[in-house]
Amino acid sequence: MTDLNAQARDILIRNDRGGYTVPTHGLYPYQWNWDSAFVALGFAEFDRDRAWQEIETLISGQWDDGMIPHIIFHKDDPGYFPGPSVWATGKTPATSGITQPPVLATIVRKLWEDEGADPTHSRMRRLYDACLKSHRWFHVFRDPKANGLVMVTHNWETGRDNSSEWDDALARVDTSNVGDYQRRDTGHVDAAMRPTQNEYDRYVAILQFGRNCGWNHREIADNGPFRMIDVGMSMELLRANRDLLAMAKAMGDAAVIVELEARIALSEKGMDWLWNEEAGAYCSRDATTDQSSGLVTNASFLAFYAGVGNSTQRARLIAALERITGSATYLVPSLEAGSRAYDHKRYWRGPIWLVVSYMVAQGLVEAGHNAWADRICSDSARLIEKSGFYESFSPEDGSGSGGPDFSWTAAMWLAWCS
Ligand code: 2M8
Repeated sequence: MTDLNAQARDILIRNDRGGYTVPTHGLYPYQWNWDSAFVALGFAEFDRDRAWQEIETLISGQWDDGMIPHIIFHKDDPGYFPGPSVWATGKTPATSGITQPPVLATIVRKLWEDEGADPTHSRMRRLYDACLKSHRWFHVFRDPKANGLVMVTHNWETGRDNSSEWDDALARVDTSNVGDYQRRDTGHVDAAMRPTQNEYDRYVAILQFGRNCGWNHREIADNGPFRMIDVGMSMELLRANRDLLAMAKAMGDAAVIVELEARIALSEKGMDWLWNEEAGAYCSRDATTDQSSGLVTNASFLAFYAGVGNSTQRARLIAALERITGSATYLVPSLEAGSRAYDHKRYWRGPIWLVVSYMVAQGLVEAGHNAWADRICSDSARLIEKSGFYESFSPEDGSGSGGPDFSWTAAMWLAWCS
């Protein structure tokens, strides 16, 4: 145990590039949005100043319109594609043109409460402002149905990049003008653990649409080639709004309290649009065709974390978890075995990602399902003990997949499952 604690700290320290942490050396040489949020929880276990700094460095890349980009390219690195010159957003610091799961407010609230929840806490107040601006950006640009859910315009925004939920929408993306490019990811890790070339062409084509319209977020939202309502981000934003509300109340920010309460009520009601009765779970849905993916993913179980679902829906979700234990040795797989395109080694089509497991477990505790939360926590610890601090893990044999010495996995060990 102690040895693993030391290893986890060491990974964070070695992946520190000076105020921000890379997810892992080689494969991901920049600062990623939701990675940094979880990494802050890891640093908080031994260096609180560094924890706050991780998030402060992240928001140095926030756009004037409020978007917090998915990557901040503090220093150029030829080892990653697509790098800053491909995104060409013209920002300083250089950034990508899309966002990532809005988990920041939830993590800021935790850091702040762990330090006594002082409403005059200056670092919290600055990050509160940044989160509020970002949440408003989602409201303005990413809620096409005005139901409080989150539309993503690139599968990379979801953080669950190659989940099978996006397959049908990606199949409609025209790749005829993509041109030549050199992937770098498959030079770092086994190609069998990464998205296919066909999928990458589609990811690049969507990026090119954004770049060609000068990263005009209105145009991308209205006419972009990929428009999905993501169950993961919808749940995460609802949760993050609740956490922002707690901070607004502590500070007595009256107008924002009213604004957030309305936003939360809208999302709570809107979430039913994602409920798939046949699957017995919340599933992502296409914003253009309205088609539900019908797939049970780890994000489906974020319902508890978001605080949604009536007793019947919650019972069905617990039944789905129970069913999954029949095919998975470890919880929570990113896709249920037997589903279309399930692959226990390929990225977000089966492997376990500890940051999602952490959020799922957190929600289960809050809903009183302690035994399930404990099971997920101890499975997560066993994965690290067995295989090390990998990017993700096979739900079948527990082997590591993707990059080694991974920052958010180390952070989850320190902050949660050790
Ligand atoms: C993965 O995504 C990046 C693109 O953003 C990639 O594959 O190049 C995802 O697992 C994502 O969720 C994560 O934030 C990122 C860095 O760990 O890697």
